Amino acid sequence: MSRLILVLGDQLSPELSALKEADKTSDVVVMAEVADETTYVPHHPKKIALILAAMRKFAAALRADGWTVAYSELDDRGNSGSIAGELLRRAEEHGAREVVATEPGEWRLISVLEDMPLPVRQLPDTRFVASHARFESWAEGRKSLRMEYFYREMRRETGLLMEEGEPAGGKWNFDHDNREPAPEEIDFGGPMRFTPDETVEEVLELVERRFGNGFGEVRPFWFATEAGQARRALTHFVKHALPRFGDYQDAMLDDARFLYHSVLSLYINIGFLEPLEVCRAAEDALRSGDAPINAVEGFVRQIIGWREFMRGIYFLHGPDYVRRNALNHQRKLPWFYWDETATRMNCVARVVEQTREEAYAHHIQRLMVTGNFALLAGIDPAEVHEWYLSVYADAYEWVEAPNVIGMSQFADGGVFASKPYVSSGNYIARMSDYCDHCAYSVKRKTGEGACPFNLLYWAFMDRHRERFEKNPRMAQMYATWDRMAEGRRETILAEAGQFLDAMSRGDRV
Ligand code: FAD
Ligand code: DLZ
Ligand code: SF4
Repeated sequence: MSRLILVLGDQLSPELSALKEADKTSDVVVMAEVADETTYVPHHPKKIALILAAMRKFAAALRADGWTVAYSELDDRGNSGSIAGELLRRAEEHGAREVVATEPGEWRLISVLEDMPLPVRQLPDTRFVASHARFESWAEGRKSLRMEYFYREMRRETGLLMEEGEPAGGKWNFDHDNREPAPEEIDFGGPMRFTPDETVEEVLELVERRFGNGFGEVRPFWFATEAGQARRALTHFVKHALPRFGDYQDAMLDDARFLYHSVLSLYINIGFLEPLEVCRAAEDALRSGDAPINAVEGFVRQIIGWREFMRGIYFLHGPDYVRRNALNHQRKLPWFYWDETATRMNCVARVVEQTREEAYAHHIQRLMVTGNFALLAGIDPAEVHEWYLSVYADAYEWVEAPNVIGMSQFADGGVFASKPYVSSGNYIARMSDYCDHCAYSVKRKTGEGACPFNLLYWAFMDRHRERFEKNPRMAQMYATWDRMAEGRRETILAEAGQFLDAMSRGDRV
């Protein structure tokens, strides 16, 4: 009796636990392009194209390797439109009585599989360094969960950047060296780009037809759509960008969308690249003297530190995590998150424009521009969450939700962040060139043309005083606020209120 082996669109690894468990001679691999997955949020068309093209090529590679694959294309007649529906259809077709799956990266799909009228065995997803049990045992009994301590354990366990039990370079974290503002010139031309082949072209036409009217440009499409290409993109990054990755990790530039970032998350997350393989490639560059320790340590920390930690938080806190709203923020997401021409704030407009065209923004753009603005403006975190899950090609709930609900919006009340990531326009002015071309003046704190981030920053601090004033990391800012003349404080709060009212009316702010 054959079994069905489910492979989802972000599980495209030959080493996937479900495939490892399967018998090539008798089991049937099920892969399905389905309406439910392509529409549960209004995904960016580049994200849909990446996943469908990558799925089709992965299925072809499995077949070439001798597997039987039951593959449903989105436009197939008889496509039931859901993962559960396709599994049932294939079970009937092949007389299968059991499904073997690798645990999906979203609670939503986990419960779909749990509720199937067919036994489904969900195996652990072994494409991560830390299992759920490992993270739980680390987290147990700790008053606060700090990524840095978890990261050190991951360094010890993987042996990455370790020399005789001690951290390479004599310290665990070189972040202190990684806060350089935007450089004058960038000598990296960006991530490796791939010309669409026939399969990709077919998918692009399908996506244009079915999803062409939403937010996001499908062309030019340049993502890798198979593991071999992703590996070349990794080599390209290590050689040309990694050496300066650390220095400019927090910088932002109007005409250099990728700076020295890797743009590898989308490939790691769908299974083309293993996290440890990526880290080892970076470590090799350190050993051969091609990249400095601050760059390599910073990069490795993002992957075995932040990436693993975020997944741990998502699974530790359960399905309700995405609905948390500790700061009780209720305002609707402004329209300009979907249309950059609807705002005069250059930083926000440039990040939204880049997101629309590339389905990509780097970490500081996500955190300190669109994330920071949403938090300062008091936007409902559920709406912010849905926006991030939709617009980035690397977005799956297990990684997106803790970054948005936890790190960016402080909506979990500080499960792992010791303070909210808020800043006035000064931070953006220091780290980018956005303010040079803005209708607002970052130097103006109040009055005509004052930067909205400056106004909203103080309004946020004032609004949440009770919660944050005892936080030692924020005390200094409350002291500054209190030293201002009362009239000035009133002006700031009144102007912030006027700005938010105008924004919510739909004015072009
Ligand atoms: P690089 O800067 O080159 O970093 C290297 C790798 O480190 C990345 O490829 C990624 O795998 C990993 N990484 C770095 N930071 C994080 C982090 N905070 N959490 C998890 N992994 C990290 N990342 C996603 O993969 N999917 C998301 O949906 C996502 N949503 C985010 C939303 C917000 C509000 C914020 C602040 C961050 C989000 N991140 C998300 C984390 C981070 O911004 C992206 O991983 C990174 O920008 C991807 O670009 P890159 O590959 O060029 O990264
Ligand atoms: C994101 C996505 C999209 C757009 N389409 C599909 C699809 O058609 N078929 C599929 O198997 N997976 C798709 N995915 C990825 C799933 O949504 C993803 O596996 C879950 O969100 C869990 O991470
Ligand atoms: Fe953004 Fe303010 Fe700078 Fe304009 S002045 S780009 S709104 S930080």
